[in-house]
Amino acid sequence: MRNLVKSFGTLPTLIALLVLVVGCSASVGAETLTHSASAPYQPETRTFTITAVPLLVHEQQATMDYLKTDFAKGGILDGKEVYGFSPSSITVYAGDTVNLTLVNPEDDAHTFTVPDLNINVVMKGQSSTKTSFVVSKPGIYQFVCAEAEHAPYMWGQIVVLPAPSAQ
Ligand SMILES: [Cu+2]
Repeated sequence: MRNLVKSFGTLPTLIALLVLVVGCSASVGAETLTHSASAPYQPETRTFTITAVPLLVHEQQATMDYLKTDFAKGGILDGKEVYGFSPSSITVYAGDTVNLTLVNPEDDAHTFTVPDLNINVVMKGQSSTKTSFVVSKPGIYQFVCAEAEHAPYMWGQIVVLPAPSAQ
């Protein structure tokens, strides 16, 4: 002991060393505990209502004169109508179950089509349709209405984030 004290110096130095060693092992222990306590992400069910809304459609020519030029032959909306999905973007984590209610208050039919997920749901006029799916791979998935009249205006995206990792 005498030699040990000699090599490390005074007793207060020894005590300080001891406190340092104990302190380090305690914080390592706490870190280990925190890490083992966090669980991997548990996928959730996320529910959304998406509504087809008219933005610039034939019927509005009665109240907005200038649309007559747009919808006329050769006009920029010739053969087209502008509808939107509201909301047009939804965000989930990979592995989540997506529950959708697709509302179409108009008399024109639409579709909710996600080509990359092989999803194609018909939205009949004045109807409400439910659909459900799981997206396991992170990415940005575009959805569109497949009615030619409504392209390229009627679209949106499902943003699938990587599942949060355990911290
Ligand atoms: Cu449509």
